Amino acid sequence: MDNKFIANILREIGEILEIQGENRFKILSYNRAADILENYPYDLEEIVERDPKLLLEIPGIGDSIAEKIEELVLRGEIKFHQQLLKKFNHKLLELLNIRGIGPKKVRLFSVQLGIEDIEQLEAAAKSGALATLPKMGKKSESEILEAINEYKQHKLRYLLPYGLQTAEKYIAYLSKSPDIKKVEYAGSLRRRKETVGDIDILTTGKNKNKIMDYLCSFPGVTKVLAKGSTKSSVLDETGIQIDLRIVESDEYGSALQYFTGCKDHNVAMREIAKKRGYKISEYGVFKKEKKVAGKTEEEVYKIMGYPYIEPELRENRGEFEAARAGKLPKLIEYKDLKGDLHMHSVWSDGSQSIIEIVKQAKKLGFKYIAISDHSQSLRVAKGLDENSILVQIEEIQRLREKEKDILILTGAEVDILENGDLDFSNKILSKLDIVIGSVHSKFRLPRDEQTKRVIKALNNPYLKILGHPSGRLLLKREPLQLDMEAIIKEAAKNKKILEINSNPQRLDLNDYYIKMAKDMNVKFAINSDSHHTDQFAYLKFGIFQARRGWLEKTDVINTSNDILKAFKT
Ligand code: DGT
Ligand code: CA
Ligand code: CA
Ligand code: ZN
Repeated sequence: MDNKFIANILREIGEILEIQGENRFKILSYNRAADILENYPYDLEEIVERDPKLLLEIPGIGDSIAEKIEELVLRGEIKFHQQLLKKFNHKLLELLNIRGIGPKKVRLFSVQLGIEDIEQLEAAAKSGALATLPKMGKKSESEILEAINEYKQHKLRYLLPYGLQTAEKYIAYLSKSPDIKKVEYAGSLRRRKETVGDIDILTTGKNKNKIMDYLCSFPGVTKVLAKGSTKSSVLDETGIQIDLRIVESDEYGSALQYFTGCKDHNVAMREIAKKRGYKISEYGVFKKEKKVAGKTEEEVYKIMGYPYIEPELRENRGEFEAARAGKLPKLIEYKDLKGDLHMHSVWSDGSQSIIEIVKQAKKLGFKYIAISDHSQSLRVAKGLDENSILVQIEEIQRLREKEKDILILTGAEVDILENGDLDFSNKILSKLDIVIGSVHSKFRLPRDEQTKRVIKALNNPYLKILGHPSGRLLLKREPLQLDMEAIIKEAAKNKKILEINSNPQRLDLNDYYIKMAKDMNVKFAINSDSHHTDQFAYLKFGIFQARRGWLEKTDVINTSNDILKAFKT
């Protein structure tokens, strides 16, 4: 049970209480506890095991919440939470996933209009009933309708790490079966798409029925959707569907190629086969009736006259043309990364001190890091003013003197304000090694204004990196309305670096625009944007995204051994 899990349950209690219109202070105490614990650097489970009384030493945690945490850790659930849930219509909680809707609105809708679920909310928005409620209007009604559409589109997909974790659980289990010889996942997961719809697993093995029985008896399986001798589908406890196929070993390569997709890549492949007088399917490559390839993927591509094409490139975005011209990229790999240029410490909303961060970065072998805490907007909330960055710079410089194995850069992630200015004065910016500019507010400006805003920021001489350029939150918030092509052109002109933010919920810039920017010679930084050193692990997903955008080592600035020199070129 990790801290995030505990925080989520406390948050849910707060949400239910708020929807029920309970005491404001009680609600606040749950919300505050959830905020604090979510990023709390020490393991709560361990604290409880050592001595539950220690919970009271966490600032913001009182008796009542401490008891709940203890109960959750020791018993696996909180009685109060279970009682609340029992009396509560859980479909109301789902409404909270819709952008712009919090507990207050849910309460308003349910009390005033008797709304119980998303369908009823949608109907109320379409009928105009929402607009008549207090503090609502035509505009907020249409925004809610738009947000419902967004949510419905995204609902049935899963973030990549979630899909990956689930797939690995099944692969580990299946590998233990004596009947299974090979097992591997295909589909969008293998192409490292940022969200996946389901998990496609391929196996070879003799005793097919036994393999299917074995799959269906996995403890994580909550429902068997279909069970056949070559294909079965089950639902995992996470809600994700798993499709398992058993193929012959001499068709494994063809099946892997086919089920990795994407579909458009396969369609193009079939055309190529036809031109060469072959027929291609998941069973193999055939000349007349004779099978000529199928055992490995390499063999399948080779007989078509192509080199091996990496799964991340198989999106039918020019990979065949590039291969014919001998111009397939040599894709960047995790080991090429030499440092990380975006992370937060306790100076803003991170949960660790700079010293702790440096220690972990060294352990991971980073050659450099940039501490890039937020600008004024977030410091003010902590009672710090603009000049606090100067104190922070001194702290970093002192540490830099001491640390010989790692270069610690002074940096900041500075808000791009509504008018395109940055949230620190140029005088301050000039003292930093690295300035990342990001949009963190006014997400819904019209396209023209939003584009102008970012372009103006790209003309600030101190801005080096444009952080999470589109502002999207996968499955949650649409990207900003931006003319991204114009922004990429401006970045190319002004020699600004675009970030690939590795947070799996962002993966921003996206693959399509990464490739566009690469074609305009723009350079990239693959950053973790970590708020805790555990999140350095996000970098792996940034690498996946970079590979989907065709990037090579030389396209990415933080593959350089000498980052200060790289900044100058
Ligand atoms: P997903 O699951 O929505 O994230 O995306 P995929 O790409 O994993 O799609 P899925 O699970 O429907 O199918 C897996 C692969 O099987 C897909 O990438 C390509 C192949 N495939 C599925 N349907 C067709 C089809 O109708 N034609 C061709 N050529 N290939 C298909
Ligand atoms: Ca799939
Ligand atoms: Ca599938
Ligand atoms: Zn940010």
